[in-house]
Amino acid sequence: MKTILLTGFAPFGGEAVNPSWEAVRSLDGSAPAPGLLVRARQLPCVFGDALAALRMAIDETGAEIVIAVGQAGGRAEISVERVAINVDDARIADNAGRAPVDQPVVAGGPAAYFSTLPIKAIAHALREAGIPAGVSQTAGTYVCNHVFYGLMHLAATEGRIARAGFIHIPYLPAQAVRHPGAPSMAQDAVCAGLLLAARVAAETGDDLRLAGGATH
Ligand code: PCA
Repeated sequence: MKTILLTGFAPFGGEAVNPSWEAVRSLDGSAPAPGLLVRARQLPCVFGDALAALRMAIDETGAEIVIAVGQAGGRAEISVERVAINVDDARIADNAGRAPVDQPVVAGGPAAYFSTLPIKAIAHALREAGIPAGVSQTAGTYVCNHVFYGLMHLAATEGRIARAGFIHIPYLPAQAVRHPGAPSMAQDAVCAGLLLAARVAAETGDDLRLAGGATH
């Protein structure tokens, strides 16, 4: 049995819910494919503490594949992140009032890590299933990128995680009504997309060679 850990975040920035936690918690215990078990954990939206919680979740679950998930309000599709960068630069304070500016996530760490998920294959599979998805070239510089970078650093330095990466998801429709004009995605679609992403991450060897770049 292979365990895949999906993490979601606590609500932040004045939102009542975080769609990442709403989605992953409903997937806890599910089996996206035979021999594959999903475990879900919540991370606080707090620099530092989120990485401590992530490490504990990895230890507890013994997960070999880790996909961290977060809310990206304003995005219209499920975004499979390509790269984590070694910088914390908070435009708003986190849930503990911390707002680091231009601090490294890991002092002395490399400038960036690439996701080791098959990002093109995941985006392709989701689209084929009728779920809007794409590759994203930046996970920002807030707590999500912080967790993404910390996760990839752990995977690179400790060797017990086979594959890891980050997926951003849009607002839920109930959140978008408070942000007129903002796109949203129904929870069922998000859940189906994350389960499919988990399966593709477990079953794909080399990533697909499909264009997924951006011109700006
Ligand atoms: N989204 C934020 C932090 C937590 C979350 O769900 C981000 O994109 O950094």
